[in-house]
Amino acid sequence: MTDTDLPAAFGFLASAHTGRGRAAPSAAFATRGRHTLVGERLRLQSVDATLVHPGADASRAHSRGADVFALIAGEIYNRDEIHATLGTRAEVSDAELLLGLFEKYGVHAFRLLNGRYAALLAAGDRVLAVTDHAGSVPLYVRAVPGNVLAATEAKVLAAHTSAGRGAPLDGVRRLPGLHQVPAGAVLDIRTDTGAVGVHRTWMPPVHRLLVSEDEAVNLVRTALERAVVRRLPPVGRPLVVLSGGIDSSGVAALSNSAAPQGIDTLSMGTTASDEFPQARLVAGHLRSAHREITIPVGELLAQLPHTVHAAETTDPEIIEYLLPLTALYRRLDGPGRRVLTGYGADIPLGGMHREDRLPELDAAVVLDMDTFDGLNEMSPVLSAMNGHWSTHPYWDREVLDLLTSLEAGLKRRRGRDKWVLRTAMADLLPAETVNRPKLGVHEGSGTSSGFSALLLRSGVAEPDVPAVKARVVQELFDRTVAGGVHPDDIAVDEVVESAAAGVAA
Ligand code: AMP
Ligand code: PCX
Ligand code: MG
Repeated sequence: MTDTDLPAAFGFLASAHTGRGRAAPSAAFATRGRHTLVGERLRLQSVDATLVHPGADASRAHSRGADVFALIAGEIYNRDEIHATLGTRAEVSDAELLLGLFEKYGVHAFRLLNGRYAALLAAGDRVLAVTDHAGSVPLYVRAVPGNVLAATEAKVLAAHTSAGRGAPLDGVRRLPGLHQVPAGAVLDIRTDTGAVGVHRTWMPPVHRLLVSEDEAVNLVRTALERAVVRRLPPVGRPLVVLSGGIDSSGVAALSNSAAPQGIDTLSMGTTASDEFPQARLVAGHLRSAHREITIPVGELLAQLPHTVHAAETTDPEIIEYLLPLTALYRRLDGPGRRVLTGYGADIPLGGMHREDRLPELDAAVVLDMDTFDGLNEMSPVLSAMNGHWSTHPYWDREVLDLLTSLEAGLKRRRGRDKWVLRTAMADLLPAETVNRPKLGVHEGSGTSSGFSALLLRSGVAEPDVPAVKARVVQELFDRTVAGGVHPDDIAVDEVVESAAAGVAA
C-alpha cells in the first residue's frame, strides 16, 4: 500500500544505455521530494533512473518483467477496467499494470489508459517514452546512439548538451537537441541507434454529437462524477482550489457528494482583486472547511520566475493563468495534499469565447484542442514544487472526449456559455453560482492588470506591454530552464528592465 494519498512518484530522470556502468545523471528538479536511484540491467541495455517522490519509498513507481522495465510518474484512473482485462488484483501498483498491459498489448497498451502520467519502458533494444492523452505530465527526451535520456522536466536535460538526432519532432524551442513527447503519444526509440518512431494514442475528437438536452446533461454529470471520484484520496480529505466559478464549484460539489468526511476548499486573492464572496457562497453551501489566502500583488509578481521554472513554457498568456495558482500552491504549507482543480473546462466547452455564434464557437474549440500541446498548463510541477499533487477532472480522458464532442449548441444555449455544464450542476450549487458569468483566474486575481501595471511603472509604453510580457517570460525561461539558474536568484525588476530595453531596441 502507499504511504501517502499521492502518486508513488511525481517525476523522473532516466538514462537507458547500451554501454556499461553509467550512473543516473544527477537531477535538479523543480519538483520537491525525496530522490531514489533505481537501476536495472536488461539483456541489451541498462536503465538508471532517479525518481522524485513524495513518500518514504518509490517502489510502486517501477516494475521489472522478463526483459522489460517500467517507470511511471503520476497515476492511472481506469484501474478497474485494466484489472478486468488483466485479471489483476486491487493491490497491484500502476507500474505493474503498465507492465502487464504492455506484455499483453505491446505498444498499443497505451491507447487503453486514462491517467495523468508520464512513463518510460525499456524493452528489448527499445525505449518507449509515453505521455497521457493530454500530455498533462510533460516528458522530454534526448537521444544519441547508445544513450536515451528522458525526464519529466526539461531543465534536467538542458544541461546535457550532446546533440539529439533522429527524432522526427519539433525540438523544444531554445533547447537544442531536446524533444518534448507530444500529448497522447509514444516515442519508440532504438537505444543503440537513437532512431525514433512516433505512435499516437489519443487525438482530440473532431466529430460532434447531436443529442437531446437531457441526454447531454446526464452524460456530462455522470462522466464528471466518475472523473472526480477516481481522483479523490482513498482516506484523507480532498482539497479543491475554488474560484467560485462554475468549473471549480462543480468539482467541489461533486467531491463533497463523494467524500465521506467532507472537503477542504482554498481560494486565493490579491491585494488588487479577489473573488472571495463568490467562493464563500459555494463553500458555505457545501459546508467545506474553507480558507482564503490574500497575496500582495508585488509578492505575486515575484513568483514569475518560479512559475516559468515549474511550467517550462514560453507562452505569456499561459504564465498569467498559472502565476496565481503557483503563488497559491507555494503558500500551502504542511504535508503534501491531493488538489482537485477546475482547470481546463473552458477549452472543450469554448468558455473563453464570449459571443453567440455557433460556427465561431466550434472553431475556437477546434483551435484550442489543436494548440494545447506543449503549453504545459496542466503540469503537476506547479504544485509538486511545494509537495502537492494536482489533478484536473475536466481533462479526464472520458470527460474531455465527451465535452469536446458535444455539438456547439449544447455548449452555448439560451445566451449562456457552458450551458450543458451549468445545467448538469444546477441541483448541487446556489443559482447565483450556476449563472455566474466566466471570469478567468488571471482576471479575478488581478494578475494580468498587475503585470501590466508593473511594466507601465517601469516606463514601458502601453502598446509595448504585450511584447514586453512575452520577452520577460522568454528571458525567465532562458535563465531558469535553459540556464539552470534557481528562480530564487532572479530579480523580476531586472528582467523587466532588460526585456523592456530589448523590445525598445
Ligand atoms: P479559471 O478557469 O480561470 O477559473 O481557473 C482555472 C482553475 O483554477 C479554477 O477552476 C480553479 O480550480 C482554480 N482557480 C482559479 N481562480 C482561483 C482562485 N482565486 N482561488 C483558488 N483557485 C482558483
Ligand atoms: N483557463 C482556461 C484554460 C486556458 C486556455 N488554455 C488554452 N487555450 N490552451 C480553463 O481553465 O479552461 C482560464 C484560466 O480561464 C485558465
Ligand atoms: Mg475555468
